[in-house]
Amino acid sequence: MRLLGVVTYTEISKYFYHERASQLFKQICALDEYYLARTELGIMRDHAGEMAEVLGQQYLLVEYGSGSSTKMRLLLAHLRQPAAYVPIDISREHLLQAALALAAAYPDLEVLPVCADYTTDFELPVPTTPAAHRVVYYPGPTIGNFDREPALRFLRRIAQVCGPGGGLLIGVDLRKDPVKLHHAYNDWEGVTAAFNLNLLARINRELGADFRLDRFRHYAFYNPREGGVETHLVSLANQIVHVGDAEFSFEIGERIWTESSYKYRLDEFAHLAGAAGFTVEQVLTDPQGLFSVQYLTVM
Ligand code: AVJ
Repeated sequence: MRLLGVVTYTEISKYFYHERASQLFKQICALDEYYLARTELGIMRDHAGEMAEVLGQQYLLVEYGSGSSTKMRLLLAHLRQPAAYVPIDISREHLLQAALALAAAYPDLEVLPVCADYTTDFELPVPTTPAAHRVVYYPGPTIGNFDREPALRFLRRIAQVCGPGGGLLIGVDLRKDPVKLHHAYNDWEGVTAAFNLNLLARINRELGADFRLDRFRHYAFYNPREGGVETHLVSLANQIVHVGDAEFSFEIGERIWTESSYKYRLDEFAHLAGAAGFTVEQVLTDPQGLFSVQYLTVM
């Protein structure tokens, strides 16, 4: 892997989410094979009451990567009086749109949007009503996109944001039949492939590169030793690609590793959470045990 040899997928994968990519990701979420989004929503819907119970009241609710706040609306319908809601998103436009809509739907709720990359340091706004504790909401299977060490470091950071008495409500995708995983990341219609290849289109557009998209192929597989799905782009030819003034050569079969999506066993995730300073307070899953939404409290 010569191209982007110094750039690892943990750094690359956040560049997926941009205009066309966001549309493609929406399409992925609607696919039969992509059980994740649907299953998580089902858990939220079936267990929102229990979640509300465990979160308590008068807390500052901070959402990492709030996007259009769809899941938050599901939660808010059941929550007992959060002091304020702080949606954090890197896309200013989406953030403000969603925050305005939410504030209109919940006139009693103080909405304090923060435009930031939540993996870096950012400052939390102070709500008008003092909060008893903080709750961070990190939905989706996104923690699975971090390698083990970065995941640990990131969770430790969240534990600090939560502070004493605080907690983290987080989505965690679980280990399952590798065939099911394979189909989830290699859908029949090729939407996931288009999503992956779109990264090259974006590099072409924004970095002045000349990737030929027909000379790379989407390649995703479950790695049983690592317990995760690895997503790659494989060079279909010996070729040279220019990115600005730089030149990169690929041999046929060489790959760009664009993303990893780790899946956890419950005990494995509890161990990781423990190492980051959390205790697992509540685990909610769907009837098939495909996905989990967990509430972790700061030890
Ligand atoms: C949005 C990053 C959680 O890892 O499952 C979907 C992205 N990649 N299909 C995931 C994705 C290929 C997705 N995340």
